[in-house]
Amino acid sequence: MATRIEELAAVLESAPGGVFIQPHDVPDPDAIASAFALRYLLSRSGIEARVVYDREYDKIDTRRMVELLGIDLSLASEVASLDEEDWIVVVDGQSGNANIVDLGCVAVAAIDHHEPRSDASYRYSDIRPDAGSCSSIVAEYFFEAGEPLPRLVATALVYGMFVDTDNLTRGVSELDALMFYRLRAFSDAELIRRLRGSQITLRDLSIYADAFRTVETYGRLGFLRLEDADDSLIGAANDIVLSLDEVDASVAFSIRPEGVKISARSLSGGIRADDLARAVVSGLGFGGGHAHMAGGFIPAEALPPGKPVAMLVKHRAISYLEGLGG
Ligand SMILES: [Mn+2]
Repeated sequence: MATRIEELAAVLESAPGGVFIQPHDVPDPDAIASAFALRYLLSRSGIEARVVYDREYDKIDTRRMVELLGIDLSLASEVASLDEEDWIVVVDGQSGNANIVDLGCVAVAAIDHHEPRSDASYRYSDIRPDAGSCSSIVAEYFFEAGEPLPRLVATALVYGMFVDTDNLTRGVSELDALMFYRLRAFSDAELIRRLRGSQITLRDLSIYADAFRTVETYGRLGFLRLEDADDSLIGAANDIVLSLDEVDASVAFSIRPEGVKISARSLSGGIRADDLARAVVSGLGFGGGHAHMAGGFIPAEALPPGKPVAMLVKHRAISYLEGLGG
């Protein structure tokens, strides 16, 4: 029986143009590690691919990861050769999601750990919503194929897994635990420690300092408002709100010129973060994610006039929670 990487490579061999790997927009360490590892593995199967993404990532650990591990990826807007003949493998996301820009190529494959979309059609897909990280899925491809893991690839995968599972404490599946166990021997613990030590910058800290003054709670639900901040900073700040003893679920939001970005988190079995995010953006924008972590966006033009954004977000989140009863 063919291994998964052989199946994917067999599909990609008939690409009429180039092959690109696309992590989700504003890629995070899990998305970047998955793309980096898959690119290496495909090259071992004779398929040369480039990694392209949209919307620059600002979070400092992600930048350090790319620098320290020597990861090659390009902003799609800077890749002149992308055209409709080219084939794309989407990683850590799926075509049609709000955070996967349509690059005008053909998305032939997807490897992801989010809920499968019903409108999907791929020549190759491996979508496992149970997995805590996409890195774990890609790591398994190496072991299944008996392919040795280069140190930097293994290190990227471990770090990607750590970020998505909050250091193996959030949404961890058997696959994640097993892959961590198997990757550990190949990875560089010193590099991972350095990345763990570069989580925020002084500038981020001052944004956080202002934002944390806005924290409010309603029962065990926490709210945080950040000034114009990038997606990863909002998520990381929201994780801090969730770490409060008094909070079991939290919503962070940032009002930007183009719209309102929302992050939702939950530690409570009774509250799904993805449902909470969807309830906040319902009828106005897009949202989705996992049971424990999710996100959403409301475009500026969809915001109802005369309703202050902060009140709209809080009202919708509270109504959703009250609707759950309990
Ligand atoms: Mn992920």
